[in-house]
Amino acid sequence: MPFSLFYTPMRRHHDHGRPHHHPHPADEHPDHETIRSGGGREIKVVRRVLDANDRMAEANRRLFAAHHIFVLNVMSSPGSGKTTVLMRTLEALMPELRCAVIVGDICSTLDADRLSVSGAPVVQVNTDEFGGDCHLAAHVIERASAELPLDDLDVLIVENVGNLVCPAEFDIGEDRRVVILSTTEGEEKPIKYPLMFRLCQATLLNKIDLLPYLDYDRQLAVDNIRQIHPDMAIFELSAKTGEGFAPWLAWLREAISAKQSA
Ligand SMILES: Nc1nc2c(ncn2[C@@H]2O[C@H](COP(=O)(O)OP(=O)(O)OP(=O)(O)O)[C@@H](O)[C@H]2O)c(=O)[nH]1
Ligand SMILES: [Mg+2]
Repeated sequence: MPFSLFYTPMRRHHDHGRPHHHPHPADEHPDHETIRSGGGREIKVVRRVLDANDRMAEANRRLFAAHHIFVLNVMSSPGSGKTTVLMRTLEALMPELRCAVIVGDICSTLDADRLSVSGAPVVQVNTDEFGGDCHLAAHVIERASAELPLDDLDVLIVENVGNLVCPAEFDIGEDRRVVILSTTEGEEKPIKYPLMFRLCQATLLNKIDLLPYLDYDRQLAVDNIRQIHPDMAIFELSAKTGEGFAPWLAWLREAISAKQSA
């Protein structure tokens, strides 16, 4: 029987002294800078939000290191195949490796339901309760982790909210970042959303089973990724058929072992 936990920050009481609403950047950092635009409008400079996130991400990194847990952050546009890739990935890694998942969506527990089939504990974070955030921030990961049996885990996989922009900006304390780009999205996305491709260590080019039906230039997609990130590990695969999964799983297992033997 799959075990799953559904976590919604607004429904919890105060966690670790933090308020349970998603704080406005100005609440969290009363010393924010305020400048006036030419038209006289106030612009709040929220740079410190990212600084605070970085500090929380480092605390997460220390927490996960203390428990010898490898953390993978999986990001992509909505519908590129994060959940489907992860279902197959969990099937391959478990039970040798004890895995858990934190999955972020604006609404619903649909992905948690699908991922729970693996038998891994799953924590669903619904961001609509705190402003509909398009990413998971480090403090959200810390709170969601408190729901997991950290002493009994080897791997924590985070399926981030479907978005190619915001999740790239928020370090969550992960060991590896992976972006999924599916064949139906077009080859130019790495050029249009470069930060995501610059910061990830691997790209999964998913849905290659659809290539016969698409006007898609796989070499151009690879060239565009390499233009942004020359050393990027690139895996062409299909989460539907399982084609191409072996090299991806080998890369992931190697990264996990490196962490475990560190
Ligand atoms: N043909 C084909 N379809 C796929 C593949 N991977 C995923 N899909 C389909 O693509 C759709 C979206 O897949 P999901 O795994 O839900 O995508 P996601 O990135 O998790 O989506 P969000 O969580 O909403 O951002 C589903 O209908 C999947 O069955 C693939 O390799 N080939
Ligand atoms: Mg999903």
